[in-house]
Amino acid sequence: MIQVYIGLGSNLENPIAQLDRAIESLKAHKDLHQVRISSIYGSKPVGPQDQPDYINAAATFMTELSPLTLLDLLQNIEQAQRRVRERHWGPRTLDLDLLLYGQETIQNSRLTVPHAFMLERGFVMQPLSDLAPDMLLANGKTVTEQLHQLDTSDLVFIKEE
Ligand code: ROI
Repeated sequence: MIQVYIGLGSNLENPIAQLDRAIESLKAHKDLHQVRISSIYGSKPVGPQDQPDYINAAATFMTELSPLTLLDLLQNIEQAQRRVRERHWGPRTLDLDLLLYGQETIQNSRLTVPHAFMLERGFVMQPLSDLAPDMLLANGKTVTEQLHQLDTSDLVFIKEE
């Protein structure tokens, strides 16, 4: 079994409900075990600013699925919620990003793990620190240490899952 961390984000069509629904799908899936969810946060968009604020969270679970099978599963959940994604770095109904797959580094046409931008993004590191504050990252820092180097002034706590 591998421990996986994913990021969840939405900024269209009732984002909190989008995340709640995605969380239900993760918890109900037979191949994902011991699913845990961070608190849910509001955040300002990174990238183009002319889009609604985001709702973000993180999840962790244990699985025996391969990275690409897991990616298919996450993309199926996105599609089931009719993911709209009009432009690169534009608004979306549901984004499920594979952040960490055990200790593995993965680099292929569909997947880069660890996620390329996770260390710089407060909307990823804050929920990750809810789940695993003391986990060591590839740069030798803990999640909490990394988080403290970021500007998180745009994050607002919304609710505990
Ligand atoms: N910005 C925020 N705050 N949250 C996201 O989930 C998010 N996702 C994205 C981009 C467009 C980079 N910006 C984001 O994909």
